[in-house]
Amino acid sequence: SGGSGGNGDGGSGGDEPVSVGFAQTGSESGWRSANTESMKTAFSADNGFDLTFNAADNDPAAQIAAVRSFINQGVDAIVIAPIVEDGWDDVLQEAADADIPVILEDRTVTASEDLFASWVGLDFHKEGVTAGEWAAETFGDTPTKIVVLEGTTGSAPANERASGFDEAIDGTAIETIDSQTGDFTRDGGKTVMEGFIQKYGIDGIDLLYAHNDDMALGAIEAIEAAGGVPGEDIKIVSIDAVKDGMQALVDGKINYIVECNPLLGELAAGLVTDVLAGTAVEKKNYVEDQSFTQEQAAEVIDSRLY
Ligand code: GZL
Repeated sequence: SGGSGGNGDGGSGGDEPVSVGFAQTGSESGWRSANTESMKTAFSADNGFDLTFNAADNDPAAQIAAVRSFINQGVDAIVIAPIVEDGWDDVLQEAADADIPVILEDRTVTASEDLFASWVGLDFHKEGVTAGEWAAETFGDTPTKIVVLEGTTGSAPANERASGFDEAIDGTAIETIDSQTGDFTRDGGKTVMEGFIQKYGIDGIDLLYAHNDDMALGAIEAIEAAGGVPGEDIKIVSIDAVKDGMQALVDGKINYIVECNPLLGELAAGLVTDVLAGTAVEKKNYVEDQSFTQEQAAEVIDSRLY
C-alpha cells in the first residue's frame, strides 16, 4: 500500500495514514501550480497522509461539491483554498456536523470563524498597500492614469488587493480610469488589456496594476502586440513574484512586484496534524511577504524556490 502502510489491524497501531481531502481552486496561474506542488509534497504518503486532491477549475459550485464529497467519504480532515469568499456557511456547517475539521489555506471566507479550525496564508490587503505605496512614491503628484487587472471576482485576494491599493494612492494624482477582472489568468489579462488599449490607446495609460503576475504577463503580450514598450510606455506593478514574473521584472517589462508566497504546504500539514491531535492552534496564521524592484529581482532570481 506504499507510504507508512497500514498495519492491517484497523488503525489501532496509530500508523494508519491520515485521510485528507484538499479542495484546490484549480490551475489558473503559476502561483497556483507552485501552491499545489507544495501541498501535495507536504500531504504525501511518506508523511503519513492519504490525500484526495480536487482542482475545481475556478468554479465555486464545483469546489463546494468536492468538499461535500470529502464529507461523504468520511475523511479525517478537509483543507480548502476557497475560490471566493462567500457561499461557504452551509457546507462548512455540514463538515462541522460530521465532526470533520476544516483548515483553510491561501484565501479566506466570510463565513463565521467558528466554522473552520484554522487558516494559513498571506495578508492580501497589505500586498495591495505595498503595491499602492510604490505607485504613490513613483508617480506621486504627477497626474497618472492607471488601469487595473483584478483577480477572480469575489475572491479575497481580489477584494483586498483592490482596497489596499486604493487606500495607499488616496490623495495622490493617480486616477483609476478602468478596472476589470482577468480571473488571475494570462489569457484573461491579455484579453482585458487589449480592450483597455483599444479604448484608451497606449498613450492613454501610464500604469497597470495587475493583481497577479500571470495577468501582467498576458498584458505584456497585448502591449507589445500594439507596438508599446511594457515597463516604459506603460509601467506595471504586480503581485506574486513567481519565476516568470520575476524574469519579466529583470527584463524591465514589469517595474515592481510584491511577493505572495505559495509554499504553504508544510504549514497547512502542521495545522491538520495539530488540530487532529487536539493541540491548540491560532485561528489565523500569516506568512511574511517581501517585494522587489528590478535590481533586487536580478540579485535573487536564481535562488528562488518558485
Ligand atoms: C493569492 C492567490 C492568488 C494568486 C494568484 O494567495 O490566491 O490566486 O495571487 C492565484 O496568482 O491564482
